[in-house]
Amino acid sequence: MGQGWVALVGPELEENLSLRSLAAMLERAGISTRIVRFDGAAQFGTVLATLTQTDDPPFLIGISLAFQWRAMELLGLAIALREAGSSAHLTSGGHFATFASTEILSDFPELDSICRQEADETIVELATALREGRAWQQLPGLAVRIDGKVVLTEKRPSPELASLPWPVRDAEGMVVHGRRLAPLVSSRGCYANCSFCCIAAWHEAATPGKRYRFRPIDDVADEMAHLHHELGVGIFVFHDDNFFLPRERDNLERLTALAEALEARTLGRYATVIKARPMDVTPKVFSLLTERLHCVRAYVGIETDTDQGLVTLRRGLRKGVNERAMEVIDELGLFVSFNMLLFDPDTTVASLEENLRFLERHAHHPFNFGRVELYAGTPLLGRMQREGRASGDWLLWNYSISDPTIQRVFEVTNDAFYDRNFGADPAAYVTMALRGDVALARHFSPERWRPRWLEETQSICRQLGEDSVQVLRRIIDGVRGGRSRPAMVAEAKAQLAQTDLEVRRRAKAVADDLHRELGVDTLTSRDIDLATPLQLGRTDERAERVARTRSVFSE
Ligand code: B12
Ligand code: SF4
Repeated sequence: MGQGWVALVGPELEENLSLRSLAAMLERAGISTRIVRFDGAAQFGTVLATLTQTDDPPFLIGISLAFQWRAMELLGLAIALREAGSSAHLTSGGHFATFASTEILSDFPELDSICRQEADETIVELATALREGRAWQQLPGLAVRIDGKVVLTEKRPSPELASLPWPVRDAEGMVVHGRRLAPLVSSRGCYANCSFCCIAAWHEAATPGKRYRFRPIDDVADEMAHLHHELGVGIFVFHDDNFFLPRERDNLERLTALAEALEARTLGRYATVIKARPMDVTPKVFSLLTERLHCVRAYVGIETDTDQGLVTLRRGLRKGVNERAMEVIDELGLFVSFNMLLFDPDTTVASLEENLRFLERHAHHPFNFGRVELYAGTPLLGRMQREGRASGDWLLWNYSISDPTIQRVFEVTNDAFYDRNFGADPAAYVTMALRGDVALARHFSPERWRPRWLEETQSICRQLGEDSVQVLRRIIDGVRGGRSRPAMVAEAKAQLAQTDLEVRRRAKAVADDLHRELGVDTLTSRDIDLATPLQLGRTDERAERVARTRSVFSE
């Protein structure tokens, strides 16, 4: 690779836009780059060998630390690289790395630096300095170790989005329903400031007062047209933190401009997937989205539907807004999915029950639920630390819910629901995948689409969702009645496993029908092993499909 190359290591559940954006910048500067995929522990050995067992090792290795929960594995890679004799400069970046840069550099001497915040320009300057043998310790945007102490160099303002090259793409990509899918972003940042999210703090730290920035419409449309015409992309998944502006009028203006720009570029049949806050979901904006931008799926950040939860999570919206958003979605027949943060530090029995009633009302949509976690850089972590309630350390924080009854309910729920909500092939993802299959079938093959697919899918979602609500209510009653945790977990698991099995059987039947009628590979695994619904009998191919399905329709 001539003057050496840069390795960018991280998850590629789908094309990783963080690494691919950095690769595009490096390539524009004439620096060869390779993305080294590292989705999980199983790939550890291969990744290590790629980076060390070669006559031409990289001179700079960038390790992605966007996801806090993967930190141990990725920091473990840094240790293994040094043990294997790698003398490359090891840097890291992403949300977690930025917020925990002092702790990481203090505890992991294997790393030389951290590129803080948006690293598009920092990585190029770092690679150039290293390649030319110049000093790099003073470059803006870094965390470095000087005389054993961690020092943050001068801040680097966020880059102008219009000036950035498009993320690097491969000739081949992820194919869904026979069409290539590509993630992209049309903005960075979000106008909200939820307590459990690090996005507002991230952008405030880099560019105070400017929490979100948009790319010019023509730049977005040009990238989409390029992806469509040159690489055959038919499904565009927008990974913007929030695809919308705070005011409806501005959204209508921006989305109309995008629709016109795309119409002028004559894209063939295509679909879009977006993320929204409930207040963004208005009849006018979403009609425009579905009719002119061919939106097939919206992830709507519901999170909670109680006054208590809205305050704790600092959602910045009133009770009632979620309900109105769901009405608009139902009116349009759009595929929506959402995650509820049923457990937060202040959850009470009353607020949990209120959220269960919301879930019950909307159980015909696929949903998942869990506890809010304490991620680095979030206001919620700050609050829990101030209150002396965050336990653990910077790698993984934990806490107890203030209401002891709810803490016990959470503990039982966590054990009982793990397989259904987060396991190896969770039923909660089966319903999301199936709903995705039906939405894509309706959009791309309207002439062969059967209304029975949607009716059956909504009924399957309802079966799973109502079952979750029922089991949660039984757990609340059990905890209040003083029942033992193992007994409650065992009983709950038995019911959940039975329903999961029925849900899988019904989902498989719809997926088979769809496959027969349309001849496409469905997102829903049709090789579901009904006899052993959980991990047993899994193949690599299936694990891969599950991981990919999650990435498309989980967030
Ligand atoms: C796309 C995305 C996903 C995709 C991942 C696709 C993939 N990589 O394969 C999917 C949908 C699968 C996903 C899932 C999850 N996600 Co997510 N996801 C995002 C999202 C919305 C966009 C990421 C992106 O592409 N941005 C566009 C690029 C250009 O920007 P960027 O990532 O900020 O990258 C810049 C800098 O951060 C930095 N940088 C980033 N990486 C690196 C690496 C190096 C070496 C360097 C030098 C610099 C650097 O430079 C880049 C260019 O400026 C981010 C939010 C966000 N704004 O980034 C959340 C985000 C990363 N996800 C988050 C979370 C919590 C999750 C889940 C745990 C959610 C869940 N409960 O299931 C899962 C975990 C997934 C997994 N299995 O690991 C959190 C992470 C918080 C944390 N500290 O851990 C974020 C920040 C969202 C949030 N609001 O809090 N996610
Ligand atoms: S709306 Fe989403 S991206 Fe924006 S602050 Fe809240 S959780 Fe973060």
